[in-house]
Amino acid sequence: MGFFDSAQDVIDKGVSTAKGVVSGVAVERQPFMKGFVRLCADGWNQGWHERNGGNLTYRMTDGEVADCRPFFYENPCNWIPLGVQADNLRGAYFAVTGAGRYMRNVPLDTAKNVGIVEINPEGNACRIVWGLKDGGKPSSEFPSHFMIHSVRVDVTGGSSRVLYHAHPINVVALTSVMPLDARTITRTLWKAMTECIIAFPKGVGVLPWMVPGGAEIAMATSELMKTYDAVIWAQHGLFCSGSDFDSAFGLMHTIEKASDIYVRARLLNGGGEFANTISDEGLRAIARNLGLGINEDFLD
Ligand code: 2HA
Ligand code: ZN
Repeated sequence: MGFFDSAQDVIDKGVSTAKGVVSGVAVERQPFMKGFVRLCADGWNQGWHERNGGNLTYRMTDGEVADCRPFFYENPCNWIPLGVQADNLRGAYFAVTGAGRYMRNVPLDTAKNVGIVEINPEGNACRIVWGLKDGGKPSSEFPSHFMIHSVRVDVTGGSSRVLYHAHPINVVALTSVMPLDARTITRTLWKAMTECIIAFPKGVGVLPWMVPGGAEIAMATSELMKTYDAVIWAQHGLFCSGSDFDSAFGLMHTIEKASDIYVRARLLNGGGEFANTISDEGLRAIARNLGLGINEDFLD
């Protein structure tokens, strides 16, 4: 049984109940949840979240968990096996969008469309401790997010907290016409708009089309996320990480905007050679001036 089915099974077996009267700042009014909700609304407004497309997870701080704990369910559902294990996420708490729930509805009813899940002490299962009302379950991509969080915590020394998956239009369009290799696509974006090499000096990882929500795409993405802060899924979308909501959303926005500029430029000149671009020497100069740790392999 996959994560998705076992989650449904666990939720069907027990309905959680919230504590009666509690004091404190409601989860919806906690600063981290305001940031979470704002990102969902911004992503919807950008046109990146048709239907139930996309998902968002946030690894909470101990202080945020303590502030939310009075509002946690008294009888959380049973542990839902994740199918993967991570030592560095034992006992962690994540805010997560719900499977089948729409980003568009997150501001309208956060406690229905978003949940907080606790990871068990073994680091291989989760349970819903807040939200996802009316039988909701964590995003079908939660096991992928979980694996990738584990990698990102390692490679960033714990600063990485946000993983954001969206379906930005121009990024997806590019994957229909460009070679699916990280060097080609990264160079294209770096040269489309000056800000790009600053926003993603290591480049962008690229995966060919794969079945979503499965172990294979999760493993492939987490492998690339050892190097890159963002990974493109061909004919699907983009996966971005960040230390906070601003950096994760900003990275998604920058990559999509550069893709949009490239698409428009290509349309304008009918797909031929560009008259003007940023030279490799120009990119090196930006990196030198700003002290960026760029991926030299991606420069000529
Ligand atoms: O949540 O975007 O990749 C729906 C998706 C799956
Ligand atoms: Zn998707």
